[in-house]
Amino acid sequence: MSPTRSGRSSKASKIPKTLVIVPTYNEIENLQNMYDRIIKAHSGVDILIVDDGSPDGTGKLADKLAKKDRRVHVLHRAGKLGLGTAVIAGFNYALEKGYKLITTIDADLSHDPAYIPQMLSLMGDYDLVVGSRYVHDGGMVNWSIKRLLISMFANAMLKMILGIQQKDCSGGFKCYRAELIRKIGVDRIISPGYVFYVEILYRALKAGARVKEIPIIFVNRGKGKSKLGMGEVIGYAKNIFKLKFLTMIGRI
Ligand SMILES: Nc1nc2c(ncn2[C@@H]2O[C@H](COP(=O)(O)OP(=O)(O)OP(=O)(O)O)[C@@H](O)[C@H]2O)c(=O)[nH]1
Ligand SMILES: [Mg+2]
Repeated sequence: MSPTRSGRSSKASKIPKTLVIVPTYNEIENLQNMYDRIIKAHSGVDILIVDDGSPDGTGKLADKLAKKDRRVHVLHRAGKLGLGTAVIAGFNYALEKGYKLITTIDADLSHDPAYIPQMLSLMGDYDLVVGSRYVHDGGMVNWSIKRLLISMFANAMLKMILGIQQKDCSGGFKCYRAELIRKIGVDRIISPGYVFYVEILYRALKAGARVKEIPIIFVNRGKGKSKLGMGEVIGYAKNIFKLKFLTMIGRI
């Protein structure tokens, strides 16, 4: 039986209460497919769509999904406030509602929800599971050379400046124990944009988290536009140095 607004399937009871956070900005062409694929991957998870007032109507589609399926929840924010703050809003929601596991995933189908069951199955032994493009069997499909170079440069910089040993430090496909997020403290996070995903990994490692990377194949978005602009790249570099500084003065 697939769960509807009136009930949950039996599979739902087999995992700890899990929330999949999907941040969206202008993802009207991808959201329905993303929802279908998450539910197909694991019918027992709840989904939180955090939409930043997308002009293309993504928020309205999110509301329709929520109306049809009680597992779907929506946070509407006034405008484009940044990927990092969207995920933080999702974390706060998850902590308030008592979720035990939290997964973050991009809405543009670059991250395949089919990996979610594997991630969840590892959460008994780890505090954070990272979907990694740069471990053996991981990779990218249809990425431009420019995008690949930005990503590889960003990851190399992180290793050098912050000393992170993980191969993929910047990806957004991750599964966290809620306890870990509570321990890190969402109020301490300083990154509003894409660099958020680095900061959370860095803080998790500093908090002594057990981290596991699993290989994923990242597929470049087929529909919709990327939101990664030059402003994000500059913000990214700035915050890496801020994190280093905070570490040097003992604040992390
Ligand atoms: N709520 C919210 N979501 C955002 C914001 N910026 C990006 N997103 C979402 O975050 C996810 C990642 O954004 P993308 O534009 O795909 O960024 P990317 O995957 O690094 O870049 P591409 O490889 O070019 O796709 C997508 O689901 C976006 O819709 C934002 O300011 N607010
Ligand atoms: Mg993307």
